[in-house]
Amino acid sequence: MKSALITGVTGQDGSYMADILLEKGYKVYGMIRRSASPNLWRIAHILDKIEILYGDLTDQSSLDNILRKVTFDEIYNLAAQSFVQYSFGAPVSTTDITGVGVLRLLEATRQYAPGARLFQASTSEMFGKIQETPQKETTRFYPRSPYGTAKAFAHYSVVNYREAYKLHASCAIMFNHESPRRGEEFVTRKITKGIAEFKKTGKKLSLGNLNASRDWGHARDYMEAAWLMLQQETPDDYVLATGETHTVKQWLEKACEFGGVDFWDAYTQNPAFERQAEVDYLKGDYSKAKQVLGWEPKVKFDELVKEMVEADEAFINNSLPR
Ligand code: NAP
Ligand code: G4F
Repeated sequence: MKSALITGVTGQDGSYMADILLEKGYKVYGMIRRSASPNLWRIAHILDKIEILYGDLTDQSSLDNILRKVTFDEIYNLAAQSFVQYSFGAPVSTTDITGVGVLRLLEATRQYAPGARLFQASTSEMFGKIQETPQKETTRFYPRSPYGTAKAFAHYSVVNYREAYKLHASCAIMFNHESPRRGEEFVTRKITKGIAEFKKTGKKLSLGNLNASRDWGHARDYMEAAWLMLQQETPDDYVLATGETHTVKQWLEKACEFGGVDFWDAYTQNPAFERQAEVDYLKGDYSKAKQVLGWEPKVKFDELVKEMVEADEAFINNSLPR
């Protein structure tokens, strides 16, 4: 039986990765950090099937101990401070977790688990102020936030450890991916949850820049690609995207349509949600992943919005657990 460690198992992607690996018959270990309140709703349905290990990307000894104690075939690093807006207000801790945290994990892997295959969650935020369209593996990075710069550091650290120490380490440059398990502060989920609340209470959504464009896919599709990447003989980096882009306004309009709400009624514009430096336009080219991994995203824009609108309607009306 193969064994895998998932960091960030309490997050959106980590929870889907755990589902996928359990379905494939893996022994799954999920790393979590201590929290004052329970934060396990995304993995509540599988808590009896996975083993929890305590660790923190900011603490080298916790990572060393985990990799010394258990032998893993695969390590999926999905942990990060992942909210771009927050990173402007907390640049140092974001860099410590999202950037240097990856270096700590690489060091622990190099020393205690050099045979394990490692996946790193890189991001289209590294393209930032885009240098070409669509963005692919060779497009020059131009990050626009402390989160983006930390991820670029982590990305190059993984490439360096692959080349210097022959680790089987691969990065997916993932464009935005969403689901009903998405954190509530990200714009897609903020909108779908906000529409359900608006219908119930009349409280309007408060939003920032509606003109930014994102290439939105489904989180589960991207985690299936993550697994495929670690099954390759040769480690490498891949763009994971849908190849389509939509504005935030288009997401809002589509969500209003599925929610049965008038677009002009549902929101107000609030400069407080605008970024110090914005990433205006993202559109990925996933042809390398398609050619080498045989991967293609299954869920399209309309289907994704609909799934999230319906899930939040059920959530707000208390028929879904959180
Ligand atoms: P998420 O929902 O925010 O989950 C982040 C996870 O990281 C949570 O489990 C969180 O634990 C954990 N974490 C945070 N700080 C930690 C620390 N110091 N030590 C250990 N764990 C820590 O993010 P996601 O959307 O699933 O994204 C997964 C990964 O993909 C992240 O690295 C993200 O940056 C990257 N990514 C995401 C997207 C996207 O569109 N979703 C696109 C590109 C790349 P708590 O529950 O305790 O906070
Ligand atoms: O949903 P967002 O906060 O996601 P963002 O910044 O694109 O980052 C996400 O995707 C990255 C991949 O490209 C990941 F690496 C990262 O971890 C995260 O998962 O914002 C999307 C867009 C931005 O242009 C933002 O300015 O929506 C715009 N926006 C407009 N109003 C808003 C709001 N964003 C948020 N969060 N809240 C608003 O009220």
